[in-house]
Amino acid sequence: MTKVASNLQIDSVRLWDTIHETAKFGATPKGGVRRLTLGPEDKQVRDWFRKACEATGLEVHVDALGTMFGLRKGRDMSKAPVGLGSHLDTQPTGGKFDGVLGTLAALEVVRTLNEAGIETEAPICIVNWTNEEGSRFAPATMASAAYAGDYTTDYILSRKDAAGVSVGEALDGIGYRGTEPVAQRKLGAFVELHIEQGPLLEAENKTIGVVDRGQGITWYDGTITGFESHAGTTPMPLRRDALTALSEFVLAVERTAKAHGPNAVSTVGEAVIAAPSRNVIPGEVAFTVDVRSPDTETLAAIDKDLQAAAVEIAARRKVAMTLTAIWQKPPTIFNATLVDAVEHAAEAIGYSHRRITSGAGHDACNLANVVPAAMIFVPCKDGISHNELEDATQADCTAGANVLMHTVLALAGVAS
Ligand code: HGY
Ligand code: MN
Ligand code: MN
Repeated sequence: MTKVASNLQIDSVRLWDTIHETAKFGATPKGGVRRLTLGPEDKQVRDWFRKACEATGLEVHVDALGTMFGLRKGRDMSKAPVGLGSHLDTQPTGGKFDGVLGTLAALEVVRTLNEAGIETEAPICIVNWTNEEGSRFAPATMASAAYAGDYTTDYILSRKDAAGVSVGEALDGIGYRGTEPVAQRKLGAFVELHIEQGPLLEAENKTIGVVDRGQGITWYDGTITGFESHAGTTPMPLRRDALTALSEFVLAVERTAKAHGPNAVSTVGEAVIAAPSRNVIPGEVAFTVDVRSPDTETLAAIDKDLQAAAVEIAARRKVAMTLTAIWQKPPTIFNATLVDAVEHAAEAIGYSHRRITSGAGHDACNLANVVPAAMIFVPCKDGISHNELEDATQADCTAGANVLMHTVLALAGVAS
């Protein structure tokens, strides 16, 4: 096998232009991107991605959950491909880089290898995972979770959005329900480049985050049922107000995370009154809770505290409350050999770097359960993400893509 000089670099301008070209699919007036999974804007970017892959000589395959694979042949096709990629769906008030950087950097790596005339020993496969964000359909990272065997394909196809549309219907609606069974396409390894979505790399002036762990995540769906009644005639002591009960619970969610800190965070990101009206006491609310910690024990302790708080508030306020865990992702430990390969690539090219735990969930966190996986972070401005202000520099995106390329070359081997 030949060695590739560590000064082989991706085309920085082309990567930057590609990121900004795809940002037009779902562009928002504030400079962000709203590209909810399996919606019209997601179809636009998927069609764009398919064409770009084919123009780069990749064989495009789509599985039963719409995940897109772009295969680049290697000298020894008996070897499992090295996977690299991320996701192209965004949050409702998302940015240009979350998921997009990792997916388009993977495409840029292929473009660079083609131009350099480099053939790898093992094939490589770039991936656009369906619905990483979990905003329209829960749970998040559902396609890679199904690939890792956490869910059946049918269960994921049955998941519905707030309008009652299922994943299966939405896939058919944009023409991306593939015929390939989920997880039929075996990967030998998976590496994901992503913005950090937090402040550490920028604060420490480090270019590369060598991700060795990922936080555990628990998602809950909750309901509170009180009693709708007249806002003017119902005395305060007689009310069974679902929204005031939820308000207490939201503060209990915050208090519990702080009590289990500093390695715990929790968020109530959605709250819906069933039949809102300014002069009706809310009788029914639905809400969601997102809890994260790098420690399994902390996640379990928070679960116990939240369930106890729900029981206490419901009894005292005479409402009925449900709090159901719909997604429990244990903390991730990435493959030590691959983590070392990322660190070695950053070192060889000369980028400053540090080991880091991912606060966000990612597709690589699911892949890590079935194949050796690792992640590469680059800084984002002020650590902001899941916000239209999300921003990153061309230099850092380029650095991340270079580390991705050299890590993948080390894993796949270079035939010529
Ligand atoms: O929620 C997450 O951690 C991911 O950014 N979707
Ligand atoms: Mn992401
Ligand atoms: Mn995200």
